[in-house]
Amino acid sequence: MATLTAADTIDDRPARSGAQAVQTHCPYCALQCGMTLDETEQGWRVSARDFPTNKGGLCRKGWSAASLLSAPDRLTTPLVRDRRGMQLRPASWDEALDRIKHGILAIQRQHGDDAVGVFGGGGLTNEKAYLLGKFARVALGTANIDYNGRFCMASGAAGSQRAFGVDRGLPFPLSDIPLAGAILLQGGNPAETMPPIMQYFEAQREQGGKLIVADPRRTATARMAQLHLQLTPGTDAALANGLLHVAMRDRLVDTEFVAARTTGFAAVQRICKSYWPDRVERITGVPAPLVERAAHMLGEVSSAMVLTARGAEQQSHGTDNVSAFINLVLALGQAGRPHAGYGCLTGQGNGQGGREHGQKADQLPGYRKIDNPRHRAEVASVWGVDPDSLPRPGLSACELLGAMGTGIRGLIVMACNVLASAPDAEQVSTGLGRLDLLVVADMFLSETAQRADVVLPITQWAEEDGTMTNLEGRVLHRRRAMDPPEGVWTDLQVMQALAGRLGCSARFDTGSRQVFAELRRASAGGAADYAGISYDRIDAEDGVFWPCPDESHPGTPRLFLDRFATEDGRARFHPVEYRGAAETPDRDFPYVLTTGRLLSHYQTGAQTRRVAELAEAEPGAFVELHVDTARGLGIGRGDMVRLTTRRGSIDVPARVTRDIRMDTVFVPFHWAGRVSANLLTNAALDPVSRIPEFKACAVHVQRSPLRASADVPRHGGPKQDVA
Ligand SMILES: Nc1nc2c(c(=O)[nH]1)N[C@H]1C(S)=C(S)[C@@H](COP(=O)(O)OP(=O)(O)OC[C@H]3O[C@@H](n4cnc5c(=O)[nH]c(N)nc54)[C@H](O)[C@@H]3O)O[C@H]1N2
Ligand SMILES: Nc1nc2c(c(=O)[nH]1)N[C@H]1C(S)=C(S)[C@@H](COP(=O)(O)OP(=O)(O)OC[C@H]3O[C@@H](n4cnc5c(=O)[nH]c(N)nc54)[C@H](O)[C@@H]3O)O[C@H]1N2
Ligand code: SF4
Ligand SMILES: [Mo]
Repeated sequence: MATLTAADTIDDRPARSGAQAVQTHCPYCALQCGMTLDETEQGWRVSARDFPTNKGGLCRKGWSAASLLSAPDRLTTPLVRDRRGMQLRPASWDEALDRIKHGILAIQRQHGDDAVGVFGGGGLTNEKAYLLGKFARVALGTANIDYNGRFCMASGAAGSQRAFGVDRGLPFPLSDIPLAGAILLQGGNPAETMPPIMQYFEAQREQGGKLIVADPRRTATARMAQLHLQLTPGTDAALANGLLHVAMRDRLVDTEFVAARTTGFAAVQRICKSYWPDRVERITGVPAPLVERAAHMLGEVSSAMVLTARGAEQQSHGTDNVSAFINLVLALGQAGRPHAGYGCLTGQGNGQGGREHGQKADQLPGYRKIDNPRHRAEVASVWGVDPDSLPRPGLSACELLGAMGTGIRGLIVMACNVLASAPDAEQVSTGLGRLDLLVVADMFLSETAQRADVVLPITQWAEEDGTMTNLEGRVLHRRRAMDPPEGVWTDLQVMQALAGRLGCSARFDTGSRQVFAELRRASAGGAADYAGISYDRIDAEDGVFWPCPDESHPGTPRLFLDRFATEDGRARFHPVEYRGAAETPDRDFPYVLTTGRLLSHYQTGAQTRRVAELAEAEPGAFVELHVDTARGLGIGRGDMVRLTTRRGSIDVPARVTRDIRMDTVFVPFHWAGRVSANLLTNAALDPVSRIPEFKACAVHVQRSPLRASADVPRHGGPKQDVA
């Protein structure tokens, strides 16, 4: 076992011979742009591929992705820490895996099986996400597995589930966007977060379509829109109810559709009656005439779409926000028909597939429910275990992190940098310190890995085969282009080796095709049915849309055309009252802090801060604030600013602009350590989706006593502590 390398056990043949180029997909976001990798004298090179999603476009992260493959600080050997306070040191795979085994067994003997938690990620392939869910339930026997999708599109998913009975980010292909007469983009900035997707919005505009963007900042995306609704963070539900109020008042409601295909409109009508535009203006800051104009733009076209992204979703009322916008879509008769409907722009590379196959605390493969006896029996029979042996629903991501040191004594993290990405980072740091065992599988020594007892070096995207499901529900093939460096294993190999060491007799394959074959069986008959999807079909058809129950089924690019996935086939309205953020400004913390993304970095920057070109483009954290706000506080361009919330404080340079609301400041979350945006954020959770409130909390803003660059590390994060 100890001498095994990834190349030995991967059954999938590299898709190239000699120096032939390999057609694959980008390692980062949910657009999963098609790219070609080929080897040149200078190393691996990316070129854009004409795939149906990106149509030859890539963003700068995609273009520069190949440099990660030769990053000098790539992990190539397991690391072990002998005792707390000591440094990590290189170890053999045998030693590292034995250490994990003994740690797990000791914890479970003393505290029970559920005391070991598993934290997954939306960057994992379908095969890995599926096997991780099985590993947790069958090999560890723990209920406590969840993943970073809880930080991400969980509210969009919960809102869709509640209204339509199933959640697929976009229930239609991207190619429907250009044909929509009007689109409302609520809290998304795809011009920076998915640049090639802008082709579709541009095509829509060329055909006379209208775009409305609701964002507290005048972003690159907002600048493209005919109408920008510059709302205060956290007030999305009030805006949605106001739009529906106007639609009702001005007879824009499609009463025939409401009667034929929905239930529950009366309760929504009662609530929305009191959201007259003046009141909505007072809550959101959006002028009443703009609320009226937006309602008419959406209500007067034959096909309209509402798309939400993290701006509207990462709130303690994120699910209600989504429901309020779905109510609007349903009332206008714009769901379940071509070129129209509600969609959530999923974020991570496999954010969609990652949430379908069982790494979520309450789910089993194929979007099955872990508390449903029939679903348990179906999956148990594929896994060859007794249904009663499957754990019950476990803790959701933030709750799992909150239980570190109490209910959770050991944690295995696969594909997430929790120390940088979870809210209220100081609490997370304290919790990590209280664990008896922290295991991190990653290709880099992320900030979380730096705190681990055991670090396992993992293959990168181009070194392994697998499938990803993009934001449209299209299942794609990410092909292997090269052999991994010696000493590095795939996540699948790690799970197999650990399951074996823990004495688990269930099957844990290491070939992605074998695991996919098992996933197909485990998902068969579920809402996210992959039974008819194969690697060969994906290759031949540019991806296959789920559900696809058998091999003769064409796949399902558009859902809901005939019926919704609810029991009676009707979409459900859900009444929503505006409740606001968990924390709103007061005398001590007078501004609203919101956080988000920049074009040049991906997530916590664990990958993109290692790409020279991207690190140069955006070298460090900053705060964006309005020029008048800055002036009033005596802050000039480039001055250091101290931001303080009830949870922590950071010092970062100012970026002064006219493009943000005067009551709001924005900090990107791509940096860790002393400049981490998440030292400030509030871990208040949505009661349904359990998403934390990344997008709105109260903050105090002042000029910092520190001088720019001299006193403050530009990149943040402790130095690596490898021996
Ligand atoms: N460059 C880049 N691209 C990425 C990623 C990345 O890290 N970097 N990550 C990927 C992932 S995982 C995700 S989830 C997506 C996210 O993609 P987006 O949702 O587009 O990204 P964000 O920047 O988080 O948030 C979008 C916008 O919400 C606005 N906003 C803030 N508060 C509110 C509010 O209360 N209401 C409303 N309506 N808007 C608000 C912000 O000003 C911001 O412009 O991007 C994916 N693509
Ligand atoms: N303040 C604030 N915080 C946020 C957000 C926000 O808008 N504001 N957004 C949230 C959102 S939407 C998201 S999705 C999260 C993202 O949060 P994270 O998931 O923590 O972000 P990443 O930087 O993508 O971290 C992924 C880690 O997994 C590693 N990795 C990548 N692929 C693999 C693999 O196949 N196997 C293994 N073992 N490791 C792998 C990478 O090297 C990296 O270290 O952040 C959330 N946090
Ligand atoms: S938009 Fe997303 S998938 Fe496409 S190149 Fe950029 S990061 Fe990669
Ligand atoms: Mo995300």
